[in-house]
Amino acid sequence: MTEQETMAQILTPTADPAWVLSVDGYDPLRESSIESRFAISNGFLGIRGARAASRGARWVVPARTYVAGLFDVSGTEHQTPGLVPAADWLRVRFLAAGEPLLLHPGDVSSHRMTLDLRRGALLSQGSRIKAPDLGLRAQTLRLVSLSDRAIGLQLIQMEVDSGAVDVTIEASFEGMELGLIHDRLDQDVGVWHTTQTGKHLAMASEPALQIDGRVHPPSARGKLTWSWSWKCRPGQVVCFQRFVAVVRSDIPDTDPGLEARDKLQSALHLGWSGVFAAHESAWAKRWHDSGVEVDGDAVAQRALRFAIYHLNSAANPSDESVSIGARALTGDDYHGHVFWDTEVFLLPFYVLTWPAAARALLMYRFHTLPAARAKAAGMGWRGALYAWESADTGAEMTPLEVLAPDRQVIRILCGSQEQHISADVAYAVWQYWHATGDDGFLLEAGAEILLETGRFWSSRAKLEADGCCHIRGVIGPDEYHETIDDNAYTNVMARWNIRRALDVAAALRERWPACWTTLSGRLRLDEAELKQWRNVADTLVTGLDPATGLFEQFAGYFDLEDIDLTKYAGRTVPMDVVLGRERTQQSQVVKQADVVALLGLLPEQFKGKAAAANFRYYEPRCSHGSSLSPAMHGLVAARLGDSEMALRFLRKTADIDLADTQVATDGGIHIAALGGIWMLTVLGFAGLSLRDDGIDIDPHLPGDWHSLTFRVQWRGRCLKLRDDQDKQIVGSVLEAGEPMVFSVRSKPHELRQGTGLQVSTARL
Ligand code: IFM
Repeated sequence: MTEQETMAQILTPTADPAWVLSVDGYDPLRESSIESRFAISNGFLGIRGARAASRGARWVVPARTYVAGLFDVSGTEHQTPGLVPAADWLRVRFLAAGEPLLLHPGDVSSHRMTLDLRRGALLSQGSRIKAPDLGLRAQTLRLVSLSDRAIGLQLIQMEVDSGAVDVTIEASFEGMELGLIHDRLDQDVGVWHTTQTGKHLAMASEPALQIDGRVHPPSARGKLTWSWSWKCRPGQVVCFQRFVAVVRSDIPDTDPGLEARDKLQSALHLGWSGVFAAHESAWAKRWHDSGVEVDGDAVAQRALRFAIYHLNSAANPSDESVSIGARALTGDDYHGHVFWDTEVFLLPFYVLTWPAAARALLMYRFHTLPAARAKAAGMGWRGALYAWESADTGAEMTPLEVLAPDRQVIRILCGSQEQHISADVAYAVWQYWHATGDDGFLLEAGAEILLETGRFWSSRAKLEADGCCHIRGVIGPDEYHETIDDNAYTNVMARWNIRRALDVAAALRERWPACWTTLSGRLRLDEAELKQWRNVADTLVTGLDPATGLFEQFAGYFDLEDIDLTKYAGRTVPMDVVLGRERTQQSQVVKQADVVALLGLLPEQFKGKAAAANFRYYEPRCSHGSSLSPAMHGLVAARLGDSEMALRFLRKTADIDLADTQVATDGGIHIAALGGIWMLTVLGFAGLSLRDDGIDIDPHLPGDWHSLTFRVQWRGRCLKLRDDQDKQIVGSVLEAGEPMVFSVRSKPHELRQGTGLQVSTARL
């Protein structure tokens, strides 16, 4: 294949419409939500999908570039550390006969931007640009490499249709001082530092221009600026390419410039086609391992592709010092902070399709354990209380107040009261260990997290006169109700956390006694304390009414005003805005899955008909004021067999970003909701659950779905699973690894490599 043919292939998006997201034209009102949706990322770099052409005074590419872990306190405006944007390395200005090409809508006859989900690239095609003396067609591509996360690539190809004028292309970096202070700016590299957090960032770049296949050297170059001038003529093919190499260093007084230059040289050595090929094959591997195929529902298929694209874009298995913020690297809502979203809504995807990424995310929690210990100690408790909002150090980052839309100042209590985060982290640690059998992780990090979070709950719960332990003054997942006592979600998760901590203590003592001696010695953990933990777990109230099987969401919840939410069906604003904060707090209106989230995470805590009873009680009272909520409800509905209701929740979740239904996508995509789509599908519709000796499937596909196919990894094995609803058969193939148990609706079968298994799901 010639170089030009390779370029043409690279610049052509995947043809299958199920693999792409496209938008035509330019609508300033929708632009910022499009930028979030069309963002590209590799877990280290994230670039918003701003247009390659804008209506502004110049041909600009105002694309925000985020670097994972690059937190700083910016200015005096707000003191909350947040992600600071790096320089925009994609800027290009085009001048024809000395005049900048303005690109008014009338000058661009078509403009289509396409996010190629399969190849992880943002493209634009078919732009026909007309200037007074010039007509040309342009195609662009940008990517951040999934194969070498430091590398970004930009390609612009232009074909001149008409005109013979002097043209100039200027390439530069813009916004270089947006949040960072430069240490040095050379022609090919810039090095910056954050103002307060002692981090450094280097960006090295080398653009090049080819005209009709021949390299055209820059006419001028300065500090990270280049320009090329020539006389164009009809039929000319102009190809602009630019690499960037980005390196972050967290070590004060270092200069990562050299490393960035080295990385750039390696990329230049590979060339754009080599970089693209490595990136494409890294994406192919991710899609092989994590793709989910739905036959019979194009809307769900599209939602899953979009979700899995962003999930694969968000993680970086090579960096244990960062985690995934609530908007991943696609926008700056919540300042890039990390919430329970990661452990509860994202980890299941990574654990089962990309264990190395899951491990790195959990190691971030291990590295931030000292801050969690400090938070607990500062509030008078023992063990580890993780930050509700966490950045790079793990210290609590939740702002103390925010401005409501009506300009009222609202105090935020989540940073001190939303403590279930510690149990959520412990939950994810246990799930990871259980699913992967990664004992090395348990010994290095997981056990300590489990023990320290278990210790936190054992000191947090207080024995009271009724002979029971209580946890007072918290906020559960339902953030409409603050300073509540005995939140069922918090208490049951806390009890579960303490019991798993006891289990891990027992496992260590039995299987790795030397480790236990060292760790228990370092943590000063003795038998008397473990006994106290057991007592707390055994006497902690949970709000369960044995007569009805209902968990009361928190003490006194059932006495609150019961509001019929069906009467507010057409509302366009959240229920706490409709009712006002005070009335909402005095009502049973729930912001998001709370007892239902408990049912999603620990279904075994709901015996017999209790699962359905709790779901039936809480589902109608939930107003879905958080993007996390519908997917969790869908997961539970699917497990309970109501697959049509679950499908409605899937569609509602998908619309959050694809249709911007919450008018909140401007600040980034809702990565937890996207993780929820995968959970709903694999853990809900396919009904996948982990056993001690393998995996169980209990499928409940929606009526129109002919089949559902996906892969998961379990303890070093790779399985391909297919639920064929039409044939009422679940098929499984063990593609790699030792024999294991694969059970369908609790009936175990032995699965061996090479011999696929077909199990009937027909109900008698
Ligand atoms: O973690 C969530 C929380 O549950 C509800 N508000 C938004 C946070 C970030 O997604």
